[in-house]
Amino acid sequence: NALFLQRKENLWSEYNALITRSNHPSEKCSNGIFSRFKNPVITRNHIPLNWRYHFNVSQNPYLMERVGINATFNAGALLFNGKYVLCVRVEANNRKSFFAIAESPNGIDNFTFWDAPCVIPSIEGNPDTNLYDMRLIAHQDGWIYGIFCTERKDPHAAPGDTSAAVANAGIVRTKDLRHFERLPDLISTSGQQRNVVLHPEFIDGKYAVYTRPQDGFIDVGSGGGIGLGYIKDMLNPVVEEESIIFGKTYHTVYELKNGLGPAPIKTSKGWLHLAHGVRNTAAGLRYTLYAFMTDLHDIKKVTHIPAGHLMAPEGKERVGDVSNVLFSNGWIVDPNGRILIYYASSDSRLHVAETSVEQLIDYVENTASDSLTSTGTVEEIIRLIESNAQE
Ligand code: M1P
Repeated sequence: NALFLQRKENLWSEYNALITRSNHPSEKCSNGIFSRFKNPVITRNHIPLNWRYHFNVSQNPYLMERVGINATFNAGALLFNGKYVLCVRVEANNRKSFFAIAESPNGIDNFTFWDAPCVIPSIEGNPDTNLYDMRLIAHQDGWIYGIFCTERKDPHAAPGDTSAAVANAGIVRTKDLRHFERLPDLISTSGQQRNVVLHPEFIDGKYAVYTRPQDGFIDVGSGGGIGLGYIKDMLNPVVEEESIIFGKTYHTVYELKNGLGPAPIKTSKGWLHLAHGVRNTAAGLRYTLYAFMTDLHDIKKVTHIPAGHLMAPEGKERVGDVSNVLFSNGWIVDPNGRILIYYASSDSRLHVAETSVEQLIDYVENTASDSLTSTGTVEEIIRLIESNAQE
């Protein structure tokens, strides 16, 4: 079958060219805070061909794609055995998301997927419908935890309501990122949960967990904000003493809702955090990424909040399945202090931006906080102009 053979050759040559393509910073002169890279690090076309096509000429003479992949985004990240490893949210054409591990030797290009997607055991009697947005946390206790959103149909949905759902945090632990032990879902009294992240160190002998309580599946309602609570035993993950450490604020980039991104990075000055803030616009929700810092010894105390977003959707990033969205749940800090931020654009594909611990400390310490008014913003710029006049 000449058609089959020709298509097979074309598919493999395009695929191999894509996964070996090198990546470079996209601008000569960045803003000094971070540099974006030109190519997305993972797109749906990076998914291995043998996950999508049946290479059997008699059963698939047209060499059709049998399992379509819609998007690859929102990845957890970890430096693991010297490799830059991502736990990618892969969404099939049937809308179901699952996880798959991809690795790269340098963190910016040449990402390839491991042999098969992750098999996440379900909870007996309570199967998940959809899994997404895993945070990978190498905890002080020696386990790697994966905390993700598990979505199920709302058992109390009104008759005919086919979209009401319930979100909660699912938890797995692993040593090798190949075998996952499912632990009970998070037990919290504050409503539905998404964007739950484990703090990497024990706090007074307990696990500390960042939460994002919400009243509904999409709307946080009267809930919302980034919470912090404590868990005594991950085999019975009851969240205690949950309180909001970073709430929503009128006329900010996190006016409507926010949620923590990856686990925070420990620095000599405090814990660096990356989060997403959401506001409403006439064109729908706009998700941007912002940074903040918490106290090194008192992790519930937010010490620095630079005004506005750190990163917002730009150019092609602005358009996708859910447009005007940047979302990040993974970053990696190298032993030399380089930080790679893995961020997804518009729920469609995954990118990388490079910065460093020093740069982000400088950014959070020396960027003014939000004055919350136009007048205050103008005053801030005038102070800068006057100061520059002395230069
Ligand atoms: O569509 C944007 C994001 O929406 C949700 O995030 P949040 O709960 O903070 O609104 C998640 O579904 C996330 O995966 C998605 O990228």
